[in-house]
Amino acid sequence: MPAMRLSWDIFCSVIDNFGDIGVCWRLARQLADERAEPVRLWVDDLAAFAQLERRLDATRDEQDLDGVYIQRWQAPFPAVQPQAVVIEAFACNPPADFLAAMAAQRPPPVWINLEYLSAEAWVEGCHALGSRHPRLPLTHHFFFPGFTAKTGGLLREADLLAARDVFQTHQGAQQQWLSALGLDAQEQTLPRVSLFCYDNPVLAELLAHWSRAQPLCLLVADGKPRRAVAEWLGEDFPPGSHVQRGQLRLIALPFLPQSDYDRLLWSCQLNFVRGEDSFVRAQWAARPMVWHIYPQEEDAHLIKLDAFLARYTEGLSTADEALVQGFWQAWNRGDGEACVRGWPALWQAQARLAEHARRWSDELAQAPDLMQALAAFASEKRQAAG
Ligand code: TRH
Repeated sequence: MPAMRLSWDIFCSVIDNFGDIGVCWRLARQLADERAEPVRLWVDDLAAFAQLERRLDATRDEQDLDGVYIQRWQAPFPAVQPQAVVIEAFACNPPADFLAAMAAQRPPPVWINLEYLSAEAWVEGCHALGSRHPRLPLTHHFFFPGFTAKTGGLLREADLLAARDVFQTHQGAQQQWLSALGLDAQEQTLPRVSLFCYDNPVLAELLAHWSRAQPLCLLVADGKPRRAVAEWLGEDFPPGSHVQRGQLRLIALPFLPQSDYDRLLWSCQLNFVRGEDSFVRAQWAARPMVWHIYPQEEDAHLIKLDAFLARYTEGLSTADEALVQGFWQAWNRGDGEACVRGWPALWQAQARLAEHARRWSDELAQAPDLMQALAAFASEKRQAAG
């Protein structure tokens, strides 16, 4: 049977940070690029979006970028025909008028709530379940990204891993990119770590430790990490700054375009990442990583952290598993002393952890990516609806 041609509405409400728009923009572009189907992306905060995507004009209500039609999501909501598939990201509630327009269509659009990523076991049981709207003749489907075949998988562009491999095996490409980022020849010889995290009380202790340990170049992401490093330094640390503290070379990065952020992850020996999207990109980078999970009330995030660690550390030796578990737990639970104690062994285990990260990435890449899984799911529902 020929692949069904679809069209897409994606709704994105920017709650805080960059995860919501980061995921939606990545998905929208992949749909437009790889399926060449109409994609309309509704975003309520174009200013936040513009930080992530420099080509976006935040003053315009409508614009085309990379084959995606971007529209400001604002009241009053315009009268438009819904597309064949409607994705609301992270339960962001499309407007009532739009839902009414969906209900009036025959067949109605396939309505999908794209959920947050979690490695917890219950996700498999809830993935793809439907729920009837209390009033309208519409079914809402819960679509869970995840790490197993019984979930929706992870976002992964078709050419991503090949591009990563070319970059990681070509010294010249890396040097050129690092030079463009502002690293001089001497800085490029240092071991590199990237830092993207939330406010973390442990960071100051770790920075102090790094300044006393072996030479290291820390590439500090813009926003919270850069401000935290400035505080530790006790001086301004604007993007583009290069500062030396003992053994530690600190470089303040500007907010990078998403594709450059990938290259940053590919070029570092270890990456500190956070939230959802950078966390996934670090896994595709196939390098050792440390995850700062998005903190939730009543420490609900620690259950998710444990669930991911249980999957991720499978196949490591007992000693390496303890290193990874120990450091990640300390980083997320604010135990500075354990972080400082754990760092030397974690750093020394780099080669083994890199092999493990590569295996993990290879295994994840066996499953269909999230965009393909969404398209297959939506096609099936459309076909069933006639
Ligand atoms: O910004 P985040 O903390 O987003 C979070 C999480 O998604 C969390 O689950 C959610 O509840 C909350 O938002 C609302 O971290 P995340 O998910 O890694 O998103 C960051 C995005 O920014 C990601 O797409 C990578 C991108 N990025 C760049 O493009 N350039 C950069 O320089 C940096 C540092 C990040």
